[in-house]
Amino acid sequence: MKLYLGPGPNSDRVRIFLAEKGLDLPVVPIDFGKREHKSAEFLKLNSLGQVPVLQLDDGEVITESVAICRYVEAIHPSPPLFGSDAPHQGKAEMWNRRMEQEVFGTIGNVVLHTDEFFKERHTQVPEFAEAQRRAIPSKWMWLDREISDGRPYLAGDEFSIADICGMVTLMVSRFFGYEMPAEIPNVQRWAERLRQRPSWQAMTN
Ligand SMILES: N[C@@H](CCC(=O)N[C@@H](CS)C(=O)NCC(=O)O)C(=O)O
Repeated sequence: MKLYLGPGPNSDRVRIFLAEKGLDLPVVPIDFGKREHKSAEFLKLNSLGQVPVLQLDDGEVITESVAICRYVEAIHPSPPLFGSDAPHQGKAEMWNRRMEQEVFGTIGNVVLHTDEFFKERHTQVPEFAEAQRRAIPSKWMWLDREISDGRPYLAGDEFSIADICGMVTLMVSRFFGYEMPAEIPNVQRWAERLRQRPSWQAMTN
């Protein structure tokens, strides 16, 4: 197995997932500066020219960070990170999508529509970026209300892929300097819990 990773939250999602599983896969680092992700050789692996990419021993390729995590979960089920039983699996999926679409996606849209790096790949619309930037605090406040029931993790009592999406969201938010609202105590407590995990420490060291 070979894992092609580069900078950015989607590779980080897989890195954190593997750290939580206690796994170490052979990694091929992809240098964005040298545009290795757009080389003819790499485009044969992923026509979108994006990381992460997992290549299996038989040559089959899996792209999409969550799909890679799902594959790893299937071959290394312990500890379960997509839920330990049907109700937990439903909740983990629900919260992974909510985190991705509501919070990560809103922040990501600002980056996609403002950052120099994405200029070539996207038609950047500054008005949309600004509207999304203004929406960020309300997304965090929505999350704060949702987890005000005191649950330790997004999907309930089990740490899951949804929290890993939360971790990369927090990292991107900090990296680009997007402020979080002051009054979100439940999110702050949850974020602090995530920061204490060895997988977070491993990412930020
Ligand atoms: N939906 C994909 C998104 C992958 C993605 O956008 N990767 C970024 C890095 S975080 C990338 O390779 N960007 C380079 C580019 O799009 O040119 C996933 O979840 O893996």
